[in-house]
Amino acid sequence: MAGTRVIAHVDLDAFYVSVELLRRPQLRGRPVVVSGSGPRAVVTTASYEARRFGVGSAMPAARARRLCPEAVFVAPDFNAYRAYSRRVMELVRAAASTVEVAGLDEAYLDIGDRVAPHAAMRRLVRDIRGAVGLGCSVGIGPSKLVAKLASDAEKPDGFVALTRESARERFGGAAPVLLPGIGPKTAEALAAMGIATIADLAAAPTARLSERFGARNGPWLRRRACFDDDSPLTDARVAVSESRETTFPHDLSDPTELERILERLTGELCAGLARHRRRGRTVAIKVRLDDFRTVTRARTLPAAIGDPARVSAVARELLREYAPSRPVRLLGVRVAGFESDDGEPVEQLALPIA
Ligand code: TTP
Ligand code: MG
Repeated sequence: MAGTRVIAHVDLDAFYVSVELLRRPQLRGRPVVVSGSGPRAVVTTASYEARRFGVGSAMPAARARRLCPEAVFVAPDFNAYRAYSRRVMELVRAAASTVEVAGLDEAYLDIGDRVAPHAAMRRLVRDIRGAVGLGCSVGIGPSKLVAKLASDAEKPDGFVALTRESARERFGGAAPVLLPGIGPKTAEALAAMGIATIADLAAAPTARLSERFGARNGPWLRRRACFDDDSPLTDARVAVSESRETTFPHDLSDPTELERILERLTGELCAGLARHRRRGRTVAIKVRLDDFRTVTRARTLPAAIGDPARVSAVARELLREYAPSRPVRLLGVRVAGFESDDGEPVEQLALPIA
């Protein structure tokens, strides 16, 4: 049996609305709906306050207005959502070595190689809130399927970790349509067979399901209901650098404290490098000041390094040379310019730190 994976799913809460609220804080706490205008407009998303009135994604805007006449309607601004998404995904990519960005507001992270995966995800949540201002929910499980359902289970600000067995218990009584990949048509066909819940589906004889849905889809449906999922993270980009960064709960000025945190980040980074058997010739630090100016300082060495003592020494030197003039809100460290074990460059470009 392959080792148990640890997969996290991160999904921003009420994404489009949350971006709009950053620009219009006076609307916070009110029912807010992002939708186009015109007679055929549909709701893209609604704030949790508006959802209480039954307003939801993909509903005609006219119906949303009837359900919640006091809601504030805002036109979508996709450029803004893309820009916010990029900022969030940059943090997500820095939190794990394998990441699948599954949409503008969601990503899967393989965190099985992190020493303390839950703590790392708590930090990521805090960093996304601190640096970008958006809230998200996190689900953790042995598969993408479990992680996805877990992230959705206690929105907003959810943080739910489940094993396969606890997922079966928790969602067994829910309708099969809850499972990603099972649409309303399939759910209807299942209902017609007397299969009303995920637990029913998990207990259904495979032969019966195959007869109705085919030799491939029948067993697949049952596996979904058993939370059996070994699908890999896809679209993982070839790594050209690895980094770790963190946003502080309070801005920091004390150089000793900053160096201590830099050392911790470097330790985590080097542990990741060692697991992936990577070394790099470029070490960089990233410092964001309290006025949001972001500065990077990089040094390229004659030979690739990856051990914590040497990477730390370079990172510390860079920080001392830069000597932040203002309180610091974010600190990061990166190693780039990877070389394989035989000394061949993995990637010709020396990537600037993000
Ligand atoms: P979701 O993650 O499904 O929804 P959400 O982020 O608004 O709310 P939550 O995750 O807290 O339940 O989708 C992300 C964004 O995608 C959403 O903000 C708007 C857009 N979207 C649409 O435009 N149409 C849709 O039907 C859905 C579901 C989402
Ligand atoms: Mg979302």
